[in-house]
Amino acid sequence: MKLYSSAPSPFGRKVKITAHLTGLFDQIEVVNVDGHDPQSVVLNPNPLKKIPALELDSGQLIVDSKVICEHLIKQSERLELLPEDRCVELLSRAALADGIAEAALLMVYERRFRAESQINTDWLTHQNQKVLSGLEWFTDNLTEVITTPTIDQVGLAVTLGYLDFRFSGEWRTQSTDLALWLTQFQQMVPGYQLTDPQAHA
Ligand SMILES: N[C@@H](CCC(=O)N[C@@H](CS)C(=O)NCC(=O)O)C(=O)O
Repeated sequence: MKLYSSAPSPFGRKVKITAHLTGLFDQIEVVNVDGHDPQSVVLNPNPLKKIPALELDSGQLIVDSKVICEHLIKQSERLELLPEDRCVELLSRAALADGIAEAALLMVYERRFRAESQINTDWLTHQNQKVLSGLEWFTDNLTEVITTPTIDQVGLAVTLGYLDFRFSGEWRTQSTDLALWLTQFQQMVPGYQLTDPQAHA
């Protein structure tokens, strides 16, 4: 299988950690797609050119990190990552974690794709508010990582990692419980360290 992704992508990182947890990472060839390099973007079989995208050996294309993670979990039968009886609850939590990352990504793009004079600070505040309320929600609804993390926990960890990477970990001052949680996650899940964007950018 080929995984089209980049080191900084929180969604790609979620898939890579899931691949480590499910024991499938060795079967995956990671193709680096750098959004700044049109020659690598063109390699991505996703018609929307979003990453991550997974291409199976059969040629089938799987897009969106949630769908790819579910595929890896089912393929490996490591169903403890997404237990059937908690599926809706955990996918909702995972969607909230993704939503924080999406808001943070929009803030990065606002600065990246607009000239300084065109940057809309109201829009940045609007997105930042989503990040803050999302973090507050997870602080009030934290779940302990016991042996194997669940898919929403992987999503939360990569989202916090993205805030560390792109926003110098400013979230840590307000969200000390989440910072402690991330330290515990990191100790229990080696794939987190192995996919650190600061080490592999
Ligand atoms: N919902 C998607 C989000 C993917 C996404 O937005 N990826 C970003 C990189 S982190 C991307 O491809 N951006 C380039 C673009 O939107 O053209 C997922 O979970 O896979």
